[in-house]
Amino acid sequence: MVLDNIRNAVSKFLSGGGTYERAIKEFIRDLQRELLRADVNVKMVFELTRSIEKRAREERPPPGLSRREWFLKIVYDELTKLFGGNREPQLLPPKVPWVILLVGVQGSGKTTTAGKLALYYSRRGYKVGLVSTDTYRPGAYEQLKTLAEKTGALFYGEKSGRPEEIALRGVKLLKGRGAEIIIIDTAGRHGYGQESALLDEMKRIADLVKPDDVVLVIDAAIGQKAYDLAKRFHEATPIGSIIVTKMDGTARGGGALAAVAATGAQIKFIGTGEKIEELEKFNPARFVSRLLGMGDIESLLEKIKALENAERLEREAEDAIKGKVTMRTIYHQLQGMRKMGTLSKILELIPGAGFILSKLDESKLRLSEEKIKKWLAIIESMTYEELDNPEIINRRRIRRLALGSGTSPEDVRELLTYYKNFKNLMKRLRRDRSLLRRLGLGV
Ligand SMILES: Nc1nc2c(ncn2[C@@H]2O[C@H](COP(=O)(O)OP(=O)(O)OP(=O)(O)O)[C@@H](O)[C@H]2O)c(=O)[nH]1
Ligand SMILES: [Mg+2]
Repeated sequence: MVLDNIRNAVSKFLSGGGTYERAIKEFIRDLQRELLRADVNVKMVFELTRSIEKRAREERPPPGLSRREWFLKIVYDELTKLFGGNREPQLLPPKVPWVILLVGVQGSGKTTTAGKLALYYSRRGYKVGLVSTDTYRPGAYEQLKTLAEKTGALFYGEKSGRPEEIALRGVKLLKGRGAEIIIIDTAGRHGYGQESALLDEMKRIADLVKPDDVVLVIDAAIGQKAYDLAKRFHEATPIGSIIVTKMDGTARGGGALAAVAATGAQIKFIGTGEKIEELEKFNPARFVSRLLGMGDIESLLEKIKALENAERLEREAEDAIKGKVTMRTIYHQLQGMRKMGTLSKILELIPGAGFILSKLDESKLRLSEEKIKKWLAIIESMTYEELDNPEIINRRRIRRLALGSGTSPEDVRELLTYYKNFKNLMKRLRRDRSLLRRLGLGV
């Protein structure tokens, strides 16, 4: 696949000796070389590496992470941005029937992709229909018909006539036969650089058929030239999305993906082979994980998440001890308990709290999953006022909260008692801590 050598640069960077500064320099040089080789636009490459270097200079790694690990996280962030950011494409249709119009220059992979999409959607339980409007290329009709048979899709096509009228007839007929997703394959008699002819044809069919989604199919081999095509397409159709094909067959795929992302258009799928199963949903973050070496980057991201969680809980526990206890505190605590087990696990994070914990009855701190769920629902029904100042919750409010959360007034009262006990516990903790400090047992 494309950009294969980035992974080697990563392992060299993580395991290599030498100073941190040298290692960074070397890694960035490797990264630039790889991106340029993949036909990513030169300006984009330099902007990318400049922001990586800037962040590496200015940001400090959070406690628990080495400088090299943190650097890799920065590379991961910036590369993900380069390939489209953290957008999850919507792949399943929001309604049916759903009509997809496939356009693209000659040989870009439209017909193959129509078959791949038919398989993708029928595997997810949709009844798919394929419509052939390509009257120019001999064999185009049969090519799509065969794909329809292979994937169990319905088929409609005509061997001569006006494409937009064939498309309209096909959509109507297949809808009548119960097709939920209809994919229209078009002719690609436009050569490279013939974007205007391509866009004209797209407009003519779109005006008549009014598809729900227009998908531009781009061959990855065009590399950064994908920018102009994707940009004009994106401007011409507000409902457009993009599929980049032949990612397996070229070194330039990285350039094509980055170029498309730079236009703001969204890539939904990538084609990774001639076979009908070789279609992958495109997710920039996952794509970059693979480039950097799945194992390395995933365990690193997990580690960062765990550190952030621990830090937040610790901060809140500290706040609680200082006396800031509201229903919001309880809410986060309950959520934390779901993840970490018991309250004592959370308290263990606070320096010095372990001493006091040893004096508590652990069984009183254990809550059943069912209770946690009920209490979370009750807290979610509270007004801001009630969250910040639970003392105002009277009988009338208790009834309302029980009703709003599908629980009973006893449940609400039990939660309020828990809140009061927790608040008192924190008060005691505070007293004990200052007592310990005064006795010179500083915690
Ligand atoms: N390696 C590889 N080959 C692909 C991929 N997608 C399509 N192809 C090949 O590209 C060639 C052209 O594919 P088609 O689907 O016929 O392209 P088209 O856009 O319909 O072509 P026209 O109808 O002539 O415009 C075929 O040989 C396909 O097998 C892919 O993801 N990877
Ligand atoms: Mg075709």
